[in-house]
Amino acid sequence: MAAERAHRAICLIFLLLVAPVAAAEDGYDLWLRYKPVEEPWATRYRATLTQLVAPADSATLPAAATELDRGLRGLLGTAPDRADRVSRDGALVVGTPRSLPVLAELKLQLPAPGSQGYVIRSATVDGHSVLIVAAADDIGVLYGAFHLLRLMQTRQPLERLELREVPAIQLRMLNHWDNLDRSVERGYAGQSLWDWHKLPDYIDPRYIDYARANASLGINGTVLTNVNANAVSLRPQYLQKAAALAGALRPYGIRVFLTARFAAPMEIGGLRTADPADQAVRQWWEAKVAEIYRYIPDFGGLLVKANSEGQPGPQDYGRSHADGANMLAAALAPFGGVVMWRTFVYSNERPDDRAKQAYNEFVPLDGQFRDNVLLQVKNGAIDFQPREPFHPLFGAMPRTPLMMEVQITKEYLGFATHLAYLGPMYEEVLRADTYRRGEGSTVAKVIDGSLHGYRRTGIAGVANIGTDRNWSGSHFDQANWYAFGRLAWNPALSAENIAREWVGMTFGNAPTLVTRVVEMMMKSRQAVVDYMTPLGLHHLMAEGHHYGPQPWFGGGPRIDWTPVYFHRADARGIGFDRSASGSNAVAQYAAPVAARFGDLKRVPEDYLLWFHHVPWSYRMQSGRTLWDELVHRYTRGVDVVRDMRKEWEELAPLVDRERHDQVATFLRIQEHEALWWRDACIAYFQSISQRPIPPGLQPPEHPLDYYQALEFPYAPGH
Ligand code: GCW
Repeated sequence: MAAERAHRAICLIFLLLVAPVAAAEDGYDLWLRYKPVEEPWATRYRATLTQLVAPADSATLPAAATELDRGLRGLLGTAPDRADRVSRDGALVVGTPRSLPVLAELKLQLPAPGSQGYVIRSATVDGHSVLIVAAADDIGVLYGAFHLLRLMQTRQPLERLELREVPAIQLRMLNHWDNLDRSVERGYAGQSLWDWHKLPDYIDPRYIDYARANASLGINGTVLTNVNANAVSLRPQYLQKAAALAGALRPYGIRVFLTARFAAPMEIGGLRTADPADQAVRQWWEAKVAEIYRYIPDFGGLLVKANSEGQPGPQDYGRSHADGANMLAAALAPFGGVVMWRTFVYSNERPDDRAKQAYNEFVPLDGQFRDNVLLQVKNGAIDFQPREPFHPLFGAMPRTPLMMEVQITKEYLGFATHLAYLGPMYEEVLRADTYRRGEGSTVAKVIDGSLHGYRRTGIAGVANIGTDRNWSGSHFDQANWYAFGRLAWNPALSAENIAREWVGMTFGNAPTLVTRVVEMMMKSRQAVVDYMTPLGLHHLMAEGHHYGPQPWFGGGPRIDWTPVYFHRADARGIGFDRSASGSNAVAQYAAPVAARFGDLKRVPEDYLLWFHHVPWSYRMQSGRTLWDELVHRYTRGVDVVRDMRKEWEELAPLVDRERHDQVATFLRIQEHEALWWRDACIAYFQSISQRPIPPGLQPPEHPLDYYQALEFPYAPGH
């Protein structure tokens, strides 16, 4: 009895000692928290991990060994003894056949060198049962080490493992829209991580943690600079800084890329033109690229936004996008670098539907690009809206590798405060069927290269990372970085399983916690769609900073930046007619898709107003009129946020105070802003439809002019 009491007292003291530490979780550790594993898992894992045999004779293998050491120490209290060779049952053997000859003897059938894949499997070495993490290349070993840690972080068994992983996509990229003054375009998580002023001398330890987090997902490339590019980043002074970053990231398998400002030969090169047909211009780029490779021998390549939203480009000289891309590609080819050329182009001067312009511009160029060019296509044809149908370019350029670009940052989904898990949005576009080669021609198959046999493949996420202590501006926004990375590795994963993993690693594995948080996450993005842009509406956000609703806005420098251009509400109805009777954007899709989207009766209601101008009195599947349905959807969105708030409150005992409080506060902001979106949009659309609020639903809290008078001159992220 006495012993038991003493034991309990000690436990209590221990709890009191650790409690304040446990409470002070600020999110810095992301999903790599490595908190102690509870029983019975801890005992089980210890039996499988008695010894660590992990040679560290390259730059990357030590990163793997260090991560395992750190992870196991955190998860199990102590790390297994390090040894040169297996001498016990339960050894963990980590390496390449080159670094560990015993792995060569095992005939493991490793994924091919260069594939970045790995195996994790149980085996017998010298009569001992062991667990092996092995790959042909060092980087695969690091990825495998993170995978093993994830298994433990999510309480998966380690016995009798037989895992083989190969990434489906080659270039798994983050795009930072970071400026040299450390501001971040559409960034809501503080300043840019890159401390250009102190580079190259000072390597902020955060760069290493950034690299670890990315490597844990398999992200293998980062574009350091904004696509709205600054030629100064190509000056030697800045190349030296980029080289220092490249050096810090290299052991984690992350290659550095830069954005190229098309007018750089003029702006920093002293030339009078940037015409890609001009010999001096071509030579300037050749020399510049050679110079970059002197600083960064494994430089990845250049990302380019040209002739888009005021950026210079080849069309300034009457040349095509292919002419521009090929000039840069020629300069990069000798070094193995690539050009990622964005297709996000549209012109105000052209009277055509903005949604059609990228397709019209690029499809005729199919087959004209050098083989180290990839075209980078946004998930939808407009601009990262809460919901867009897949971009019609996917599947339409069989001879040009298309990579996909999604936003991880939530420019149009509530900035940092709204809880919107984007996994379902990414999944939706990856699984969308282009029908370009019959049924099953999904966007995932386009970008993983399997549909058209692309030799190069890629996917990019516009990063949501900044100097905020929690990296992403909110705890839940970390999940979007995580989900992007996991889907980039394997586009067939389910958003829900990814959420489950992430919650386990980030908040804890208590079954109620995981189930309930995953439920919240899974409905969160649809909620945003509902309270911002239901039924296929799009681009209703405020002008410029994009914070909040402004569906009434019709002025400004260009019509295709205004909500009225996109929603087209009038006394008769609402929506953009992109069917054959309108802009006929539907014709850019394969016939079965075009037939479905183009037919008012068959188009999924989620895309209804994207493709059709529909009378207010139109009967929806619910039996309601379109107007009533619209008000219902707006209301439903707000209701879901209210539910999320309540659910999160109930989870308080299962989440550390600090993170719980912040999420709770952000949910309060979200509820307030969701209501603002709903009420402002309903007040405005009602002024056009002249229809009553359906019975039982609340009218907007304020009259329309109240919402119209709101101003936010310093809203972030511009
Ligand atoms: O979504 C829009 C953003 C711009 C961005 C542009 C783009 C980098 O509002 O800030 O510019 O897209 O993707 O080029």
